[in-house]
Amino acid sequence: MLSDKILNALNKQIEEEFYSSNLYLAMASWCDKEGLSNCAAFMYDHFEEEKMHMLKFMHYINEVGGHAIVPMIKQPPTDFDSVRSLFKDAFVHEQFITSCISNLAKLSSQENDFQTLNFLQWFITEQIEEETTFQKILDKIKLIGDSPSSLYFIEQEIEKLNAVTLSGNSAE
Ligand code: OFO
Repeated sequence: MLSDKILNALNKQIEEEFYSSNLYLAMASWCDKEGLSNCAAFMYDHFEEEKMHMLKFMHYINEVGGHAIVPMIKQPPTDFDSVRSLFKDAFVHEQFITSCISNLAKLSSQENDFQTLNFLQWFITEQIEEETTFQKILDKIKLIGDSPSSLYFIEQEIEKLNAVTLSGNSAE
């Protein structure tokens, strides 16, 4: 049985994951509009991933006797200054999500809720992966640059990444 404190915190995390999925959807749409089809595919895939994260929280809450609430979501940004700033925003957002997951783990531990702590383990590992992915992309963009003539090369790098991650997802 979840304490009210944990239940509220987990429901808040549903909102964060939902917002993450909408943020990446907005980023995918911007990339599409800019003709960056590989960056768009990457972000559409992340949109799906975040939806899956949100559903993991929903299912967990309901399985352990709580009530998962579908939240109202604020609108994500619609415009980005450049492809570099878009990936930078995504990286900063993932750092924020990592802090949310860490706070949840801390709260679970304080409340002696080891079941929830165990559930959160998957997200702790996932956040390491997510931050690393975005950091690597930013490192590549730093090398390549993001002037109009560099966009083709950024697209090529993201295509390579998609070949690995999208085929990995389809195998799940
Ligand atoms: Fe990208 O993170 Fe969800 O949890």
